[in-house]
Amino acid sequence: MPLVPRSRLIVALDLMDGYEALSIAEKLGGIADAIKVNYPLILSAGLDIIKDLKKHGNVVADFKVADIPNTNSLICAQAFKAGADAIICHGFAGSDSVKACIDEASKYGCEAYVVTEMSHPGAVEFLQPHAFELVELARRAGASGIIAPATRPERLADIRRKAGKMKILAPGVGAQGGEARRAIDAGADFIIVGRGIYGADDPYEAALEFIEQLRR
Ligand code: FNU
Repeated sequence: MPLVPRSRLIVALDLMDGYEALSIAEKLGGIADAIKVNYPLILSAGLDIIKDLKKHGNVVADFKVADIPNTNSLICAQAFKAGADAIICHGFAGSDSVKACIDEASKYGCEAYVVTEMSHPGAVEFLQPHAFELVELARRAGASGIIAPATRPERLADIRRKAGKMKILAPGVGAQGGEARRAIDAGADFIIVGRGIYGADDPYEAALEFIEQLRR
C-alpha cells in the first residue's frame, strides 16, 4: 500500500533480534504510518520478518539498492515478494538503476523512494553537492518520493522546493540530532525515527511523544 501521511511517523526497527522487533511493532499498535526495516534486522532475522511486521502496518525496505539495473530488479522483487510496500534505493547509481527499482515496484503495486542527501555528517562530502540533481533524477524517473535530511532543515527546505509532488521521508530525528517539528515545517511528509523509539524505555510512549510534536 502507498505511504499516506497520517501520523507522519515512520519507525525504523534497526534491531538484531526479530522477536524484539515484532514485540515493539505490536506495542506500537499501528500508531505509526509504517515500520522501516534495514540490514541489521534482515541479516539477523531473515527476510520473512517482513511478513510478520506487515500485520502491524506498511513496511518500508530500506535496502538502499545501488547496483546495475538487472541486480536492482532482482533485489526489489525479493523485497516485494516478501511483503514490503516500498523500497529505498540510491540515486547515485544512475537513472537506469533507479528506473529498474521503480518498474519492479509498480509490478507489485508498490513504491520506490530515492536517497538524495543523507542525514549523517559525511553526506556533505559527495552526496550534498549532487543532491538537487538526485532529486531531479528521482522526479524524472517517476519515483514516489525521496529521502532528505531532518538533520539539515534548511537543506530539506531547498530539496522540498525542487521535489514537486514527490513525498519526502526525513531520517535523522532524535539520535542524530534532528527535530521532528522542524523537519515537517521544512517540508517533509514523514519523519523516520529509529533509536529515539526502539531505544526508549517505553517505545509506545516515545512514539506518541513524536506524533504529539508533529501535531503541535
Ligand atoms: P536513527 N537513514 C538515515 N539517514 O538515518 N535510510 C539517511 O540519510 C538515510 C536512511 C536510516 O538514527 C538509518 O539507516 F537515507 O536510529 C536508520 O535505519 O533514528 C534510520 O534511518 C535512522 O535511525
